[in-house]
Amino acid sequence: MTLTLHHVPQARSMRSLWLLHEIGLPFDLIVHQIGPDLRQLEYLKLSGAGRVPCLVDGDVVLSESGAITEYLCATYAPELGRRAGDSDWPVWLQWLHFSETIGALVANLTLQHVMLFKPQMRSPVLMKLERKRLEVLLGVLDRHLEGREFVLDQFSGVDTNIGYGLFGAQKFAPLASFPHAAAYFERMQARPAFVKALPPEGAELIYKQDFYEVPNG
Ligand SMILES: N[C@@H](CCC(=O)N[C@@H](CS)C(=O)NCC(=O)O)C(=O)O
Repeated sequence: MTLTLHHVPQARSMRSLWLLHEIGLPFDLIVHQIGPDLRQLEYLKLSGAGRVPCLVDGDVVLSESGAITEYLCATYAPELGRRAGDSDWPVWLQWLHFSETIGALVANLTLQHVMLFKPQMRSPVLMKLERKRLEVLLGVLDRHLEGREFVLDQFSGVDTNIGYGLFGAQKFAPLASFPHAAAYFERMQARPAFVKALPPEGAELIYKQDFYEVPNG
C-alpha cells in the first residue's frame, strides 16, 4: 500500500514531505492550494478541519504534523524516532511539541501579514506582539542549539518539525539575533531532503516575500 501525503507548498505539510524524503519511502503527493480546495467534501472526509498535512497509510489517516512525524518514525524509521525508555525520548517529545508552539505563532503572523490582504483588516499591534512572542521562543531554541548540531545528538524526525518552524519564523523575525538557531537552520537547508520539500518552480506560494516587516514597526 502506497503512502499518500496531502500537501500545500510551504505549509506545515512540508515537515511530513521533508521527513518522507529523509526516510526515502515511496509515496504519492497530492498538492492542494490553501483555501477552498481544502474544504472539498472528499478532503474533509480525511481531514475534518480541512488542513494539511494529511497522511494516508492504508486505514491510517493522520492530520497533525507532529503525529505524522511520530507515526512515520515509529513505523518506518525507528532510528529517526525515540520511544518511551530511550534516554532522549523526553527531549525528543518536548521539542516535537515545541515546534507547534512556534507553528501557532507563525500561523498567526501569516494570517496577519499574508492572508488578510486588505490593510484595514490587519493589526500592526498584533503583528508586533506576535513577533515579540515568536522571538521569545526563538531565544529558547537558540539556547538549546548552542553547541549542538541537531536538536538531539544526531539528526532525527524532530529536526523536520523544528526546522520547518524556523522556515516559517524567519519570514517574520530575523534569525540574525539567534546565531545558533540561524546556523542550525543553514545546516537543515543544506540537507537534500529539505531541498526536495521546497516548492517546485512555478508553484503557488503562501510566502511571496522573503521577509514580512511590521508596517510602521
Ligand atoms: N497543528 C496542525 C496545524 C495544521 C494547519 O493548520 N495547517 C495549515 C497550513 S500551515 C492549514 O492547513 N490551513 C488551512 C486553513 O486554515 O484553511 C499541524 O501541525 O499539522
